[in-house]
Amino acid sequence: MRSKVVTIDRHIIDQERAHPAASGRFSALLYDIALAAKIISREVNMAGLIDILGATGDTNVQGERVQKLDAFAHEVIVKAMDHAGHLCCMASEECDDIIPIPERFEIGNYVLLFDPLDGSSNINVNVSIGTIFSVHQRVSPRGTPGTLADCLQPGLRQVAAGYVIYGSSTMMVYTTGVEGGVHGFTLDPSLGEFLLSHPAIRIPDPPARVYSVNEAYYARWGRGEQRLVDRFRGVNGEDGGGYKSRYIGSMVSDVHRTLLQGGIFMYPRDTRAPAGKLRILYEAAPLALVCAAAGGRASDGSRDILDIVPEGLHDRTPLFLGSAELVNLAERYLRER
Ligand code: P6P
Repeated sequence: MRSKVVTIDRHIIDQERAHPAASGRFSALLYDIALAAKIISREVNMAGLIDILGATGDTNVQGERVQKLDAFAHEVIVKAMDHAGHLCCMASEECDDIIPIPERFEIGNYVLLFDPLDGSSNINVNVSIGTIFSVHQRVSPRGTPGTLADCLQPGLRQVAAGYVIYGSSTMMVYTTGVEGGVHGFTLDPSLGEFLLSHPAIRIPDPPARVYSVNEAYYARWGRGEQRLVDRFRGVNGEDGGGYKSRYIGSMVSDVHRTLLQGGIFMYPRDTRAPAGKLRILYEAAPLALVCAAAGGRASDGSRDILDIVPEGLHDRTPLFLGSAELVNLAERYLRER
């Protein structure tokens, strides 16, 4: 039996008490995200058993085929979050535009940005997938419908960010800012509770020699990216070789491993994706805050991800995320070209 059992709700309350300025609204918002995660987890874990595998036949704003579970997860989050009075608007990777709060509901002061089910192309082969979320305080006048400006804020202004990974177990990992640290909660299905299993996560230092990138795109990268990966491959005998390559192709899984074991996760720009593939608002910025709160870093190759002010809801970025030492090394190689 663990020394003490801490549910995510208890943890959120304790964090609120530790921050007198924190409002109960913020805590309630986090509860509701955890509730949505439990509902999605239940369906994801039954995906093979009921008819929600496969695609809906639609394509989303990214031009990607929408999986039935994508659409389900999107709906669960919208319906769990739209009526409690926390939010002035939402934005989802699955939607072209911002999602307003229905007029019949109270308008709140937070903004929720989310990728309902990242890595969904892996659903049918039972590879871990995840939900990614980002919370900002609104910048537009209180009491009015949320606006695009409320969504297009730099990652350093996030008041909370995290992810849920639906794998061998379902875990919710979140931070309320660099000072608050990063904490991981594992869902106990028999209780229907997220229990604190990974308090105060810190990226291991010195960094693990693990790099994570889709090397099939090597020929499409710039010279700096190629030389960086050559170093990780031990091509010139630097670092005494000895890096391992680990790439799952489901970002939440690759980032979760990087957070717990150390190393670097990369999705560089390439000739087919000159701005990179990963989205700033729904993927890079929230995971960058989690990484920074665990003592790591995230960069687009020259700037810190958290400093980037997105111009559009679906802007993309190259991403180098993980142990600060390795992200700094990546920036050095990209500067040298
Ligand atoms: P590639 C999944 O579709 C995703 O958005 C991320 O979860 C993942 O890291 C990336 O794309 C994988 O992309 O080009 O390696 O298949």
